[in-house]
Amino acid sequence: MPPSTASVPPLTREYANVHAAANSGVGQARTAHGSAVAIAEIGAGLAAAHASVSPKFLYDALGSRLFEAICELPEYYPTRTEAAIFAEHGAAMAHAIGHDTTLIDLGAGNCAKAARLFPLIHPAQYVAIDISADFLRESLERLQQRFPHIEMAALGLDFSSSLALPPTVRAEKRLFFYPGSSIGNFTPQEAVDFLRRARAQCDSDGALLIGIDLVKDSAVLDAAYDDPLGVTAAFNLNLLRHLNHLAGADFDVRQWRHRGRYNAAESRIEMHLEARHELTVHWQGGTRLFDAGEAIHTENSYKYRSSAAVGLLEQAGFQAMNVWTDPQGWFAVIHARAI
Ligand code: AVI
Repeated sequence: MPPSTASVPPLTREYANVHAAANSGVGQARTAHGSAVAIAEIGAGLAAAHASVSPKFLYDALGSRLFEAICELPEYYPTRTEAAIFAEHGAAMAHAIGHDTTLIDLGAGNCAKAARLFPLIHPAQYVAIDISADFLRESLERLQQRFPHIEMAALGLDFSSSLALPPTVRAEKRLFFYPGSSIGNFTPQEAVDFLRRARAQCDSDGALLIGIDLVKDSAVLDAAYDDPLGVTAAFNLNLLRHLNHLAGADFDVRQWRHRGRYNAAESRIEMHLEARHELTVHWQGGTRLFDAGEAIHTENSYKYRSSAAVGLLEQAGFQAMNVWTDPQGWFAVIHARAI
């Protein structure tokens, strides 16, 4: 991620929450468009020498739906590969995790991934965290009916910047759950910082269960982030419409093209939006001439070797890892203890 986006990492694997983040302006001055803070952030990114926009702006209502569609694509392997690992190794994971944990779901969204764990690990308490607590409450009400014996709580929290948990969250056997490889949307340093904050919230009986996407053949990666149906292209291009709405910009989507390609040297997918020809963009408080082919960097998605993923967790203070992968070694689910 270029410097201007590095300090504003995307939060989560689920989308409604990021959408809420991008649109939230709680306590902020609002203009006819987005919050003044959002406009300033967008303007600074667009005006930078290498233009960039935080990936959190990918997730307006339509962007969230498009991400759901991406997860259904045959080329987008992470979702189904991770699900297959959970299905195959659920019993071993349950054995490592044990019963009566305090399951803390980071970016819970509709809570579906955590709910699949309930019959395996029988948590004592389930804490669903997302930016939008309202969205969570609906999901939790349904879940509480299915699992009446599990104490449940919804927490509206931007956990990317702070992970201070209220005293109502049990301190015993905390298990932070962070699936979907959303960790890949942070830079490695941001990822370590984020994981350290989770580690700091654990006693010695605490742990983390995380999904991490692994390095693989670049053709597989390229197809996953530039699919033939153009769903990922629509997801990326939709960001421009969102910027029009948030920052009063005048992007014409037809004048831009999606690029999603693996950068092997950086071990990351980079998504860019490239100007099809020379053009000028205006937004509230700024304007810029883009040359033909000049691009806006919109997202990174880091891919790790298994050993590097373990190293990341160790740097954050976790130990004693169990690593489960799929037969092709494309994705890893790791259980790491705070000890
Ligand atoms: C949310 N995140 C883990 C996705 C990823 O794979 O990095 C976002 C995404 N971007 C393009 N396709 C999917």
